[in-house]
Amino acid sequence: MRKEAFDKELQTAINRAEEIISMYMPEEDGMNKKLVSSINYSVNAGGKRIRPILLMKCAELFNGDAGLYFPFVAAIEMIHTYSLVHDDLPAMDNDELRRGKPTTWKTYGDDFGVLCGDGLLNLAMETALKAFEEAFTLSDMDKVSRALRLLFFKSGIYGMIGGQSIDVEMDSHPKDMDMDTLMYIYKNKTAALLEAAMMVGGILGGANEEHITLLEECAYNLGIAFQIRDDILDVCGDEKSLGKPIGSDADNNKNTYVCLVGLQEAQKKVVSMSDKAIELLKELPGDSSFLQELILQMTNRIN
Ligand code: GRG
Repeated sequence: MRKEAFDKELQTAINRAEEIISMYMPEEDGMNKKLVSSINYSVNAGGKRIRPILLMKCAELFNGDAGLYFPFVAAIEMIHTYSLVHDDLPAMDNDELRRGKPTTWKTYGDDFGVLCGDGLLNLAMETALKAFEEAFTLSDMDKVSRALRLLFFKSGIYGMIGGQSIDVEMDSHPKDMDMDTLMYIYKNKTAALLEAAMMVGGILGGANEEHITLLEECAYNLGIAFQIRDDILDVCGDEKSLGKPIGSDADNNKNTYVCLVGLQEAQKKVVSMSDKAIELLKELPGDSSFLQELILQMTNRIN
């Protein structure tokens, strides 16, 4: 796909994702105004909206019905945002900057950092459940219930939270980190939510089992490549583009893929896994050229 055409389609997709997300965000007009303000602050802090875009584009590959997937587009960004808000807390990574802005706990206090994440997770469930209001056939209801189970499974204790828990445990004995443990962490902490994005899109779009499995494998490869790229950027990225300080993994004694195999091997792995993800996409029906280019951008990203 040509660069200008891709950039234009990406900007349209970002605008669309943001419009959809804003439809489900709460009003700051009650007694709980500070909580709602912390939630809106975190979601509007300017993320790349990768997961909502992957979800939409995968649903569209199979000509999915927008009414069914809109609530999931918002819900997955809410889950992603809560995970970052909690990850930045003093009890976890103790980060003060995210997306170039003070982190949620730095702006609203640690207590509201916790509550904001909790609130976002509940809001994600309430929002995703709204898809049932757009399901007019039994087949649509089946798609929505399967998508719901998958989204909360992949972001839960056998997915993102599970991966994060091992990551946190390893912080106290980083020397014990081996490749199997690291891959468990990356598969769950990072890849699982990307798998959810692509698979939920496919499920709601009406993809068959074979295609849903292909989407999962594609997102797994993308997720690991994306995480290793994140490790590389933490060593040799540009703080201004990243919107946060580099070197935080080393400061937190984190043993990353780069520590285990070195920068050169890590970059080779990013290339081989993103190539694999792109090859898998080519096996799907529909025009996946935008998604292929998006994978390349995500794994060559500088922010
Ligand atoms: C606290 C339950 C819980 C989970 C946290 C996602 C996560 C698990 C921690 C974040 C640690 C981290 C920086 C991982 C690297 C990969 C990653 C998920 C980066 C952030 O995603 P982007 O680049 O963020 O899509 P933006 O800001 O663009 O939305």
